[in-house]
Amino acid sequence: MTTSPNYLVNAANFGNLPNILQRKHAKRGYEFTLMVVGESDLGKTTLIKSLFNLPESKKEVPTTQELLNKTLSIESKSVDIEEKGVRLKLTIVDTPGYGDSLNCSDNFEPISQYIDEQFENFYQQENGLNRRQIRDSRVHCCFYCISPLNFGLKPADLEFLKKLQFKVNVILIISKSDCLTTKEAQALKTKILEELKLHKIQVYTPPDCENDDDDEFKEHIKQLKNSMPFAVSSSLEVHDVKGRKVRGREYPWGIIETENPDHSDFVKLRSLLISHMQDMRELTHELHYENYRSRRIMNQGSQFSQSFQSDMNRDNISIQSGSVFEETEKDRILQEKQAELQKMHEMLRKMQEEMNMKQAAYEAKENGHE
Ligand SMILES: Nc1nc2c(ncn2[C@@H]2O[C@H](COP(=O)(O)OP(=O)(O)O)[C@@H](O)[C@H]2O)c(=O)[nH]1
Ligand SMILES: [Mg+2]
Repeated sequence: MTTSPNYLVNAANFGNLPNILQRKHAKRGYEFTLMVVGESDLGKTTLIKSLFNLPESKKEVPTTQELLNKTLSIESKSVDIEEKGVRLKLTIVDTPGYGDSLNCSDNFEPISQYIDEQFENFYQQENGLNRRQIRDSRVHCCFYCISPLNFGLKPADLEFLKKLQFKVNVILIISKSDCLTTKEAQALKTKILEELKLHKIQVYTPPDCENDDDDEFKEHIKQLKNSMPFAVSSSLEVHDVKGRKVRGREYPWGIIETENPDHSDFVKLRSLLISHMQDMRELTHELHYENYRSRRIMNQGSQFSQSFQSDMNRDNISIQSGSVFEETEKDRILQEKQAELQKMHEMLRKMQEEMNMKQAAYEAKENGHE
């Protein structure tokens, strides 16, 4: 992994992007898509805006009728962030309304569909004529926000995460961590980690350090791993704390500073996101997109195979009433089709094996992190 020694000093801002991103990406710009999932009012918009220093905008309050008719809508917005000549095209995919409907499981389909649509879009471009300028709108990371008030993951979260883990790099976030005492936050983290383990759910974890990485970086990664799932608190308000202008939430007893590591894991989350953007992009391409691609080719294969099978059945019936010439010709066609079917089955078997191996390798890698 490419890191710069002064990365750790300044990990809190995007000024380090140029040090971290590879030169080739730096030139033509970098695309990264982040999806945020979680119930309404958990502070998702506030978190994203404070993470990327985006301007504040008015929150639209839905009417009662809108709330009653509410289905999950998915909104995506792109912003260009430029630091020291490096362009980052960041797309935020927000899922307002998640968890508002009575049946939360209804929410998985549109989210899963959105992720697949981006994979399909990439697949079409990859197989099209203009492969030099592929626009990558695949979802590289998903923040899955949970309420600080639930003790652990709800059954709907578990169901959702079980499926989501195979499509996207998931980062679990405990929102509004200022509602929890230090002890409560730690207990919630422990409970969530136990549940993830029990249900064999893999969330995104930074890869192990290389032997030649410096000690400071190794320590940084260790700290990040030990703090997961991140418990964050954020705010768009700026307050004066002993002459410093800080973002934070003001309470009668004091100010929770967004960027104070003693107050929340906000800085750790941002630092993970910046330092591991490239890793998440690679994992998206090599694991999640590959899974999609293999599934897609397999489906195509089985559709072909079904249509061959039905052709054969049709031909079989007509053979009984044909002339000798027709029968020989049909025998030949039958043999050809059978050979092709066999090839197709062989291809499907190989793909299935490949997919299983990839899945096993990924799980082994993830287990290695524990
Ligand atoms: N206590 C607390 N409130 C927060 C935090 N972040 C946002 N909020 C408040 O929660 C409400 C909903 O925030 P918003 O970002 O719109 O939530 P969203 O619906 O998940 O996008 C607003 O009143 C925010 O000021 C936080 O970290 N702690
Ligand atoms: Mg919002």
